[in-house]
Amino acid sequence: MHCRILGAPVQDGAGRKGCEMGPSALRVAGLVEALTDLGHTVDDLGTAAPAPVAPISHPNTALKALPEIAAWTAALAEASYRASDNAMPIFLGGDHAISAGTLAGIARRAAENRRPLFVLWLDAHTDFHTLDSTTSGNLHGVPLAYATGRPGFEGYFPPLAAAIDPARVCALGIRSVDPAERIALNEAGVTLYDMRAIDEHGISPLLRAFLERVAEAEGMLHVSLDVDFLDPSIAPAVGTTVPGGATLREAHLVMEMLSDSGLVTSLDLVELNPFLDERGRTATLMVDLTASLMGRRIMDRPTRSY
Ligand code: 6HN
Ligand code: MN
Ligand code: MN
Ligand code: MN
Repeated sequence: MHCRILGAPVQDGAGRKGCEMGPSALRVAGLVEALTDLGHTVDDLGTAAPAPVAPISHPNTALKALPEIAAWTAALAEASYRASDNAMPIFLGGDHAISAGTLAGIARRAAENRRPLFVLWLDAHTDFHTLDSTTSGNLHGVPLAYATGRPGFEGYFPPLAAAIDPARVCALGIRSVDPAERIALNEAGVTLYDMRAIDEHGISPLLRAFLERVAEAEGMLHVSLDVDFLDPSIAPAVGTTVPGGATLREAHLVMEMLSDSGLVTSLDLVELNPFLDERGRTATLMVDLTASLMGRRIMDRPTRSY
């Protein structure tokens, strides 16, 4: 596969500073080498920059860094659209606000390719707040609502070339949902597998059902991997730890199944805060998971066809 790597050092969307260092840490942890070792060609596009920041005011006074995140969203929507031209883009966050931009650009690409876009959201959180409903004001809590065309972003975030159908979104690993998000998620028809569903059924049948839908529809599949999908005991480098996350093996199984499916067309690696890491272990784990997603396996086995 031909991969394009783009650093998006955004930290203003999170409550704690440090995600700005995420792209560097992922590179230092050997991301490019891991992909090259698997036989992929890698084009490192370097580091994105935000569009010019213009002052914006909004009635929700809790909002933090709205002009900055709007500027990043505009730049990343354009950059991700271009990076997804005949290649697999891997976006290095940066906090999860980068996905407002990456999803917008990928959705535009999918619309142009006349293919339905599916999204696998691997996260403790659903990031389904609107600019009006967020109470923390941290804009890493809104990207999925924006990209699926929830109202309230008009005039603040850039207009979407194409909105993602929320019925094509699967959120997996969820264990922290705010009340306003809960209502909106039900309305929108997002498929949501929380940690209880994973505990009851195991992660594999849940993911398989979703992948079968993607294959059936001949869809594109964007994967957005938030560090806090993982249990904090294995991935401490994140500002929003929530106990009871995916285990090392659950996470690798997800990546291995995604690899077998051959369906993934773009990837976000987000929320890594290297300032909170322990000797690079979280950065290294994120690289190892990416390698599993891109074809690293313990033993050879036949590719599953859906
Ligand atoms: N993330 N729902 C919380 C908030 O502040 O809106 C947490 C958001 C977490 C963001 O997972 O990228
Ligand atoms: Mn998130
Ligand atoms: Mn999260
Ligand atoms: Mn578990």
